[in-house]
Amino acid sequence: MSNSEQVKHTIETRPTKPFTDQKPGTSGLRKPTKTFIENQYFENFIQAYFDDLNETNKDKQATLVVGGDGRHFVREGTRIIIQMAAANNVKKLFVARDGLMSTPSVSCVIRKRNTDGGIVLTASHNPGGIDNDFGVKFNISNGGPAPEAVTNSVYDKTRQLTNIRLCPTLVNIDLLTLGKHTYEIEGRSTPFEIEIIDSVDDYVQLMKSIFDFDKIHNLLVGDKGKFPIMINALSGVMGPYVLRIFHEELKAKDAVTVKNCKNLEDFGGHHPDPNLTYAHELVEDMKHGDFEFGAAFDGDGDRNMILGKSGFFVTPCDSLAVLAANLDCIPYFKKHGVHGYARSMPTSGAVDRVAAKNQKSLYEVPTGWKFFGNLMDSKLISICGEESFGTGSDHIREKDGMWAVLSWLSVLANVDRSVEKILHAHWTTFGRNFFTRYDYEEIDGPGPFAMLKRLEGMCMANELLNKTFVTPYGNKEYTVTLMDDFHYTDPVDGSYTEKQGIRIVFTDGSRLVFRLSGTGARGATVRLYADSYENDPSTYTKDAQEMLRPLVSLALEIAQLKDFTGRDKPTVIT
Ligand code: G16
Repeated sequence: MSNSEQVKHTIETRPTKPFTDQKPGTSGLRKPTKTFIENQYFENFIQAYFDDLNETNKDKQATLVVGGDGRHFVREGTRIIIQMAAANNVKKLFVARDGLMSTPSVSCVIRKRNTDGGIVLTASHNPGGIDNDFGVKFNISNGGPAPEAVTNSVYDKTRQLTNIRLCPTLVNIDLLTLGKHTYEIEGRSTPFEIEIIDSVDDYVQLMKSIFDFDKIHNLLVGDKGKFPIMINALSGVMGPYVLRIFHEELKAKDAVTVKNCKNLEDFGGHHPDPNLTYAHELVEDMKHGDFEFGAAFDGDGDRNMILGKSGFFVTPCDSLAVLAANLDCIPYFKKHGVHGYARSMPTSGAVDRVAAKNQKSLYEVPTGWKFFGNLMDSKLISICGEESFGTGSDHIREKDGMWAVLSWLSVLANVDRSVEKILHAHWTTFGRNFFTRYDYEEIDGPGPFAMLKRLEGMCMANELLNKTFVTPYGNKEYTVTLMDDFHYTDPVDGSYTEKQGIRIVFTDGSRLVFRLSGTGARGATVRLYADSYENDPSTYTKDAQEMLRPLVSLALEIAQLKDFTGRDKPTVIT
């Protein structure tokens, strides 16, 4: 449908007061939904973004993509952005039908349609609903999350804002019908355009250009018999993508059982974080042994969790390493070649071993997908991942849950039909990095900050260097070879980022990392990461928690975690 109106819409300027707390975290600004809704909080943040965009674009009219994960306030937020974009010199908006577009899809659409960037309305894996969280993320023209230079500049503007501009008469745009609309705006020499698009189409096309769909179809329902799998979308944005790809494109309805594929504004009460705690429904479903493979996604579809038969858990660190070792199963990499690999600092060193064997470069960046963008743009890396259930490649500039699942199915179709056997073969070749993460979520008060401050002080004083500890649990000895506060200089543009987590490395290569989450919307969340390498095959089948208990007990002692946080156990263990 194409529609062009002759009426002129007027721009209204509304006074506002600046907020001091709109600094984006690891991935955008996340706050309680009510905070965004009240006092023009949302409008202020969007105005600051448009001001920044117009300043950096030198008033060249931008074309942008807008989408969200369907949580409470996404549709209202989309309507507000439309009104504000018209009044802030935006040339054209590609808007997701019904406001729904996964984060990887936003990245795909930005790249495919050559836009100047996009706005993603999501708090990702944080729970949604009026009493939970909302979020806003800005992406740049390469399709990736805005780097800190951009988010800091937007933040500066949020603190000086005096008014917001919008076209209130553009409030009732039909978000459900695909089509193009053009509007005349008073005071603008060019019209304002909107195109309502089906983001699933663009995304599916991209997936079909990367993977061999016939081969995956053949794995699922081919001549070797059915390969039953379970996909759980946790009531996030991925439902339509799952149904379209598995049931329509792969024609594998018989083999693919889906759950929670209807998007709900509160995610049906789910915490849409695909880990062993919050996606326990999938874990339970897998335990019965009826499915060979299981996967879950987060609210906005960029995270993934992979399970094998009977709930065999693939850590995100191992998932990255296994995919890196098997990229030749995927047509995209045969065609484009494989540059280096990258991981975030807390992610285990499993992929480092694949890099060493395959003679590829390995980059270690701070937590946050935004740090991979330059490396991909410069063709330094092809694949990257994070322990926080993110895996992706240079096909877009976001982590991509569906891509990870289709990659795994490609490996299963080519290498072995058992996830567990693939992992055992991988460990036999490379050894095993045992990894765990403890999360202490939503802690009130100054304790977590004081804990980190103390650890920073210990780094500066080099207090632990060469010190040998005997672990409180298990009586193991560890000697410290490095303790630092991780910092990073981007090899492409030289940008410098500091205070990205306390790292303690021991002589046997084991590592402990402490950092505060940058995605929580309430209190502080402490993350403790433990990574330990073993190359004794008799250990490979051992339980990771059991293997890492001594190292974790040492971490708790060094950080005095209980004293500072008042917590004697984590809320989530991965
Ligand atoms: C975001 C970022 C990821 C990061 C994760 C965890 O994920 O995109 O790069 O690893 O947060 O961050 P933190 O440990 O600071 O909470 P998502 O899926 O929430 O957008």
